[in-house]
Amino acid sequence: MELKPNEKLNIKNILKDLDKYTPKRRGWVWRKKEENLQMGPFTFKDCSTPLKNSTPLPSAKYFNDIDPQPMSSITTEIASGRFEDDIRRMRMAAWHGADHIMVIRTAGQSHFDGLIEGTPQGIGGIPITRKQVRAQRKALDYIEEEVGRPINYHSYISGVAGPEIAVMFAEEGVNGAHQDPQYNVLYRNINMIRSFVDAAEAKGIMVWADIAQIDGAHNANATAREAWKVMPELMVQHALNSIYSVKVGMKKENICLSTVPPTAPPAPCMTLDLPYALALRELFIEYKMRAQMNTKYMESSTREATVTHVLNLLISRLTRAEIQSTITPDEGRNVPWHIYNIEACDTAKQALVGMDGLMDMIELKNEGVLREKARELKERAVLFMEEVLEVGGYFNAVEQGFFVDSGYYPERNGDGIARKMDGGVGVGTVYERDEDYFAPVTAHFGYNNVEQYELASEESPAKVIDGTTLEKPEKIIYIDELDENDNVNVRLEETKELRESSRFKPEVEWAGDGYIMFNLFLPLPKRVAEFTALEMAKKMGLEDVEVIHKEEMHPSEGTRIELKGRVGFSIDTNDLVIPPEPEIMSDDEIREGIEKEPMKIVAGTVGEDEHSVGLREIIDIKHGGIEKYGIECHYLGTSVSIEKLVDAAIEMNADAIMASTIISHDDIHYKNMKRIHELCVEKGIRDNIMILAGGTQVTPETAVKQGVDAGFGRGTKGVHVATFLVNRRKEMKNEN
Ligand code: Z97
Repeated sequence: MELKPNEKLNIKNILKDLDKYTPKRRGWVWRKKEENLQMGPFTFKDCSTPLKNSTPLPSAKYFNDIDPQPMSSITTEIASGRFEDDIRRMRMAAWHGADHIMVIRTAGQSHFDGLIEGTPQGIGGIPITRKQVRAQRKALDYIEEEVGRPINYHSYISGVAGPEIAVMFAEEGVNGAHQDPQYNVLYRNINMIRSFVDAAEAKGIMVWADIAQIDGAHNANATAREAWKVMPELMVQHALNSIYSVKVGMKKENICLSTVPPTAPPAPCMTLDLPYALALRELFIEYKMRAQMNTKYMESSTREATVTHVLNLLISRLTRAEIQSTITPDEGRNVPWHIYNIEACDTAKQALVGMDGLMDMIELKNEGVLREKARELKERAVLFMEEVLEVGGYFNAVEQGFFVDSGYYPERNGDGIARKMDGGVGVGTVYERDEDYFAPVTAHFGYNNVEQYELASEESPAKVIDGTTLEKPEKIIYIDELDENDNVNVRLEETKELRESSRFKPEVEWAGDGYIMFNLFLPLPKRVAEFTALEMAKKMGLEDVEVIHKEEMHPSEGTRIELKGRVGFSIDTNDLVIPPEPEIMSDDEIREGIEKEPMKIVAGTVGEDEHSVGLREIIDIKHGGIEKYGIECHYLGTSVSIEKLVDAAIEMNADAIMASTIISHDDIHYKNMKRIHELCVEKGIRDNIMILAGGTQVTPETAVKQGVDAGFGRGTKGVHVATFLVNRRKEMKNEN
């Protein structure tokens, strides 16, 4: 199956024979650097191989639609809870530059004590069922072909089922995963001994499958009362998980530290975030950085969230980030929507490419406040770690509430998350291996007594059972959905009309959800504005209306409101009459046409009409008028008589007459057009001159009926007129 850019991804094809599908590849893939990449008129220093198919930034249309891709892998988190709809979003995200797709959940996966089967959307974005993972990896296998870049698929290995999840991920070709036993301990109250034993096993499997790892330190930042106070602790958490992973056998280039700039505006975030970012990268020079934006203080303003994101991206540029995560800027108010995933990818791409080459021109000062602060942070972190050792190690430190304390170390406020060594989920479930312990598995941690089977050290213990599911995918037992009501086939049937016919509804996350969002400004104080807006939305016929953002413009002068609500109707696109798209030549093509053969026009507002702005906008270089293409323009002014306009055209040997009229009383605008045409015929120049007529009340078809070559109404831009001039001149040559 090959994806075609102009065809929707067919979910049914993805689901077909899914029980037999095996992933195309395993392992994490980094982007490839292109030295001095030349694209359009620009050279890029820190960019990677461009995509085969992609959606460039909107303004790239002025530069032949170039779409430079930064070096950092770009992450987007997609999890609406309906994997069939998430797959479409993944495709859009890949086209906008994401090559790391993370599937998160809205309910804790860690609370499941085993693998679950099926695709239960009732539990939010849970992706850990084999069917979801396989369907999404399969879709990404096609999507990466389409965009021409490997896409890393990612989810979480946590909870007491961590090792089982790791095996399933290895089987299904998952490329990246969060794995950090401290996360289990601190945030999910899973017994610490169990968590660390499980982590060793899970990491061992990740090593086999070459899965890149992201740790969980950023959760302290998100949980702490004052996010920046935990900076020393974050480094300790990173250190513990990193070295533990190395000891299990993970290669350092697969170990990514999950870092978040600790604070956000209105704090002076650079003075706090930059020394921290620097200290972290200096301490962990051998490891990869996965930078995520600060969401701790995220409210419902997408504008504010986007600026925070960009400031965070500056930190990434000033230091480094091999993976640049994005969070959707609407997370403060919605479960993420399609468009915001895409916007966040674009924000990261735009900002990183915009700051391309920055570090070739500037450097961080080697002395002064930045280095002093970075050093101080490192000292605090080292002292923290020393104290962990002094109290007898990590487990004791956790018992004593060392972590996620609101004090700035060495200060401690006694409000950290304390867990008991002999408490938590799964306590007492760790057993010592027997002397003759042997597990016939492919990837494993620790003692496995392989000698008793006379296996060479490089041989897999799985050999004794002729390979496990990792070597022999046909041994995987694929269980399809068991719930008759909560399954993808039922959901697809429910939305069949919207997926397979010409009927459409707007959507934000699921096919046919019918949500729309709109903005209002109301000249009212906040609270009144909110309720007025809700009433207005009801009058518009929307259902499930909610105010998702309100922002004061002034206490009494007005409020900005953003609302969402559902529409009940759908539209059949077959019933629409869509006029053909007006032809627009590129600026270069027009310029080339004019360069080859110069063009001259005379223009004026005709009759008793003093309106000048419209025509001036069409001519004037400042606003994209036709002058900019090198067309010689003679503007005769307003209230120009038709005779004067035609005579001037003859005198100057012009290629075209451009007449404008705003006044339309008694159809005077059309009458004027007719007279221009007739006068040109009378004077014997009609076959050699183009007549263009414009104005806000002009309908192109009616204008042409008056005898002119073209009419231009509201919304016309210089490029439309110039395109017409160049094309029509060519036609006339052929006619003559
Ligand atoms: C991120 N934006 O990208 P549960 N293990 C670790 C984690 O950090 C997490 C889980 C497991 C964030 C989104 C937050 N982190 C996710 C180290 C979650 C998830 O299924 O919620 O219990 O575990 O990191």
